[in-house]
Amino acid sequence: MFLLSSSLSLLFAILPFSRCSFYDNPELELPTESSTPLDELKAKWDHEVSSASSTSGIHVKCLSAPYEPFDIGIIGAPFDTAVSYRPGARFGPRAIRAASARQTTFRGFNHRAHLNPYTSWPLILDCGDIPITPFDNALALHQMTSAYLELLARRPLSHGNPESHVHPKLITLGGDHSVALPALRALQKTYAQPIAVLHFDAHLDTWHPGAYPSAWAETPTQADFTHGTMFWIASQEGLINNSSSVHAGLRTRLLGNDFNDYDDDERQGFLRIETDDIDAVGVQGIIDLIMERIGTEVPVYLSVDIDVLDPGIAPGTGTPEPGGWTTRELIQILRGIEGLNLVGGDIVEVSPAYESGHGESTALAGAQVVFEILTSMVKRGLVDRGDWIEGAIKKPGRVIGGAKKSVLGKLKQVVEKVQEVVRDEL
Ligand SMILES: [Mn+2]
Repeated sequence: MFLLSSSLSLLFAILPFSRCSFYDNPELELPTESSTPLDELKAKWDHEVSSASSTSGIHVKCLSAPYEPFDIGIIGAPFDTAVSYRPGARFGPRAIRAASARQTTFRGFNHRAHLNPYTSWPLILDCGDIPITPFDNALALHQMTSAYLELLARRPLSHGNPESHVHPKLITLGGDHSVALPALRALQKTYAQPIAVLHFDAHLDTWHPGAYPSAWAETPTQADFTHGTMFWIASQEGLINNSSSVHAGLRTRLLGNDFNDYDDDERQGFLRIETDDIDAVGVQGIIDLIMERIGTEVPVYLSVDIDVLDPGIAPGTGTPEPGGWTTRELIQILRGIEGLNLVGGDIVEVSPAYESGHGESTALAGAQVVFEILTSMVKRGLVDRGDWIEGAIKKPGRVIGGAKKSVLGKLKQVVEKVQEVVRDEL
């Protein structure tokens, strides 16, 4: 008993000291009013790491904040009631945001592009999500189209600098792939011309709505609007530039017993690059095919279905197809096409419930795709502003692979031959 009471009194004797040592918070006193300069506040608080691709950790619900101008907006479209197989992509935006936790302003230098998009000219905002009903796809389509039109109509912060920058640019975190239709509707209206679509996907997504067999097909139905028909609908509506559009990474099974799907796709004017083509022409060959087809002038919507990647790498998606590209190949291709005139883009079909384990591999790939698209938009802006000096930022150390140039030269000859063959086929 004596031992216990003496230990207790010893403890009480120590406590007051512990309260004012290690646990003491010197900033606990509330200042009567904040007199801290804004720069100091920013230095203290603006390096949040829990956001999706947001410069200075800025999150704004852009749709209801017209007084917050921005240049590039990341907008979530948590919609997945137009899928044919596995739902779940409505959770894509939150998964990609979580997986982008290590994308920060202070460690944002893209070593492949020699540029940190988060500290460059544009104000990049995480614009939050579009509220979309899961009960009525016609209304959902209307909501999404209205949201894109609302945001594209805003005056960007860096309006006119570069000269072509008169509308904000949006990158959508899907959602299933059908979200590309409202985005294209709004872009076509905003730019008053059809938009070239660069479409990374295992699937065509130019399917006729009737391709999904139904005895009820004669009944007018919202079911025409799906994640496999949105480019068909967009083509019918004249939203797509059908001499400059490209599918890349195709490997889907087709309907029926022949290439009828390709014939229909042909009428919609896409160049098809299949997954296996990379073995014939390499990453550089794929880049060359895309750049030759689209060029650097026409406005482009870059749509990336994460199922373009192999499901071994990115299993968290709704309609996985074995035998896809690696993340490294996709990143290299995305870097290689940085000269495109991107007016918008998306990353879709990230469906975290199908991830194997808790490694976030699919969402991480999605976050990386956003980072690369952002980098390209920022870099193109710098070029157009006349602020990009090639080679200005030097990479120190030994350049590995320099000796491969002669091999690359030979490869280029092969690529040119393949391009001739593809051209002849078109
Ligand atoms: Mn797909």
